[in-house]
Amino acid sequence: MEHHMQYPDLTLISHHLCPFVQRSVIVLLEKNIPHQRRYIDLAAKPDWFLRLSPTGKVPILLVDDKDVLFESAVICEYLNDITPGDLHASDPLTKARHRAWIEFGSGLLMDIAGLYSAADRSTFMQKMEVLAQKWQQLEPQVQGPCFNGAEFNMVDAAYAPIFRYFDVLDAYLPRDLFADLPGVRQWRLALSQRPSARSAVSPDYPDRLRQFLINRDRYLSSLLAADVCAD
Ligand SMILES: N[C@@H](CCC(=O)N[C@@H](CS)C(=O)NCC(=O)O)C(=O)O
Repeated sequence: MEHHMQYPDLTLISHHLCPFVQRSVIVLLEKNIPHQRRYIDLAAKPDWFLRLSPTGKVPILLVDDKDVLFESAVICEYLNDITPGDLHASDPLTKARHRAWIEFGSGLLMDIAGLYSAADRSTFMQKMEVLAQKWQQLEPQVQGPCFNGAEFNMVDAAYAPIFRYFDVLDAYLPRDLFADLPGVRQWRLALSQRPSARSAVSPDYPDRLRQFLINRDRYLSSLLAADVCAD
């Protein structure tokens, strides 16, 4: 029997490239939650956004036009809590471990930012090493095909946006960060096929990301630009 839940009116304030926004979108889609999304330009934040967001960061979730939630992890937990089903493991220890690996994923996003912000080749190569090591740390953690086995979990929602960077970056990086990591590779493939993860960005995401990276004018930008010229 079709049963319609009564959800609050939800608006996610978003940015097209933000991986933290994508986490929230994936949970919204996984749980079929009706919502609106409003995209802003982070280079020219609107006044209404600055008034609402305590940190000046996306995502924020507007609830019934009166409450504001910020921090993607908190938004994901809230969306999970107000809907039937649970994207978390029920065992408290497993759930706690997953939350820790979600936080590890936030660190990975910082390392990716470090990679595309590196001014010179030697800093860039150091960041590559950090990333390689973190993927190696993840390898024995992955049950496969998803992080915790067959079922898509909150930790998967956090990692799908991380893998997405490499769908664009792989072609330009000096080494394959996923070589010899069969578990992580299988996980990456599973997440790339997940409908919620696929729909969490617009179809022009790869072009937007490439343009963003070129505009940074850092070491990685030169690798991308060289490739464009070679075409
Ligand atoms: N810890 C925050 C991080 C969010 C975040 O860093 N958002 C970035 C975009 S991906 C942002 O809004 N940056 C704008 C700024 O810092 O001015 C979360 O999980 O929501």
